[in-house]
Amino acid sequence: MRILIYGGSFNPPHLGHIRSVRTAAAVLEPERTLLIPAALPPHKHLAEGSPAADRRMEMASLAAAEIPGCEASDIELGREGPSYTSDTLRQLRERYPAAELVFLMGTDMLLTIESWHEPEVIMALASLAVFAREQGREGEIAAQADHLRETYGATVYVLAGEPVTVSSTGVRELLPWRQGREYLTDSVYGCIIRHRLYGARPDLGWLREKAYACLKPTRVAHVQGAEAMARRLALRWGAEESDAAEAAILHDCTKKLTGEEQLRLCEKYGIMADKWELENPELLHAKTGAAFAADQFGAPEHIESAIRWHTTGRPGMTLLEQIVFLADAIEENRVPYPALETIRMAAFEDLDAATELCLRRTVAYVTERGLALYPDTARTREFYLKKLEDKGARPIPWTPQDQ
Ligand code: DGI
Ligand code: FE
Ligand code: FE
Repeated sequence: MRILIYGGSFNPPHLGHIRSVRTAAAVLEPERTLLIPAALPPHKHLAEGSPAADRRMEMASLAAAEIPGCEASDIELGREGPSYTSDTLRQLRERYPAAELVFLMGTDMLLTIESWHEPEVIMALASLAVFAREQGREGEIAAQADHLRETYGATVYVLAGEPVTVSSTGVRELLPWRQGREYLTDSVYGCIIRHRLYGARPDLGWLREKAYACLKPTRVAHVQGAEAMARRLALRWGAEESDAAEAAILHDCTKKLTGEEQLRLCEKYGIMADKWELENPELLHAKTGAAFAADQFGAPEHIESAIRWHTTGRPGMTLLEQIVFLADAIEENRVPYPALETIRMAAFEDLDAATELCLRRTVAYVTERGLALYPDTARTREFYLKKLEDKGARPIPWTPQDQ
C-alpha cells in the first residue's frame, strides 16, 4: 500500500495544492492521500493574523473532500511543540507499518531538506516526490534528486507536472480586496468568508450568487435594485460603495422564511422577539437577516447593523444604515407608492429629509390600513423630524392626501 503525504501550512489550502495532489496521485496511484497541516513549521513562521490550528484543519478537510481518497490529518496539530516531519513520519510508520510513505514536497523543500531536523530519518522512512518543472528549476531539482539518492539512499520521484503558480501568501493578499476566490475551492472560500479569515471581504459576484439563492425568485430584482441604489447613494454621500453593495445584497436574506421559521432562527441566534414582532413576524427578517448574514457570510458589525435596521430605521443611524434603509425603500424596481418619486429625489438632496418623509409615509400607510405602528418606526421618524428642526431645515411638504 502506498500513502501520499502532503504537508504544509495550508494557510489557506488553494487550488494549487489540490492540483499538485491530483497530479501526483495520477502518477503514483496511492491508496490514500493525507493532507497534514503543520502546527508550527520549523522553517516558516505563520503569517500574522493566521487562523487558529483547528480552523486550518477545517479548511484542509474541506480541500481534501475535493480529492478522491484524500483526507486531512491532525497528526501534527495534535502534537506539542514544533512539528518535525521526521516525527510525523515515525508516527505514520507505526500506524502503517507496511505502507510505502511518499512525501510530496515543493521545490524549496527538496532543495533545503538537508537542513531539516533528522533528514536521514525522513529519507529512510519515506520516499520523496517533487514536481520537475516547478518554478522552472528543473536542473537544480534533478541534481538535488541525484545527490539525495547517492548520499542518503533516498527514493525520489521527480514528477513531470505543471508548475504550481498559486501561493497562499498571494491569495491572502488578495482576500481583503474582495479577490482571490478563483484560487480556492468554493468550500474553502466559503469558510474564509464565513469567519472573515485573513481580513477577507467577499467577492460580490460570489455573494450575490449565495444571497440570491436564499431569496424567492421574484425578490431578486428588488435586491438588485437595492444594490444599485445603495451604490449610487454611497457615491453621492461618501460611504464605502462596496460595503453599501454588500449590505444591500444581504439585506433581505431571511425575508422568504415563514413566521415559524423566523422564530426558529431567533432561538438559534438568541434573538429576543418583542410583542410587536411576535404579532408581525414579517418585521423579524431585519433582525434574523442580520444574524444570518453574520453567521453565514461573516458580515462585520457595520454591515450587520445596516441589515438590522433596514426596515424601521433607528434614531441616529450611521451613514451606511441610512443608505441601506433608503435604498430598500426607493430602489428602481419598487412597486410605486405615494411619495416614492419625492423621496427618491430627496435622497440625493438631504438624506435626513428623505428618511423623515419615508417614515412619515410608512406611518400614514400603517394608520390607513389599521396596522400596528411599530415603535421603532415611530421613534426613528420623531428623531429625524427633530434633527431637521435642529438644523433649521423644513420637512418635505407631503401629506397622505398627496399622491
Ligand atoms: O423587506 P422589504 O419588503 O424589501 O422591505 P422592508 O424590510 O422595509 O419591510 C417592509 C415591510 O415592513 C412593509 O410591508 C412595511 C413594514 N413596516 C415597516 N414599518 C412598519 C411596518 N409594518 C407595520 N405594521 N408597522 C410599522 O411600523
Ligand atoms: Fe426587508
Ligand atoms: Fe428589501
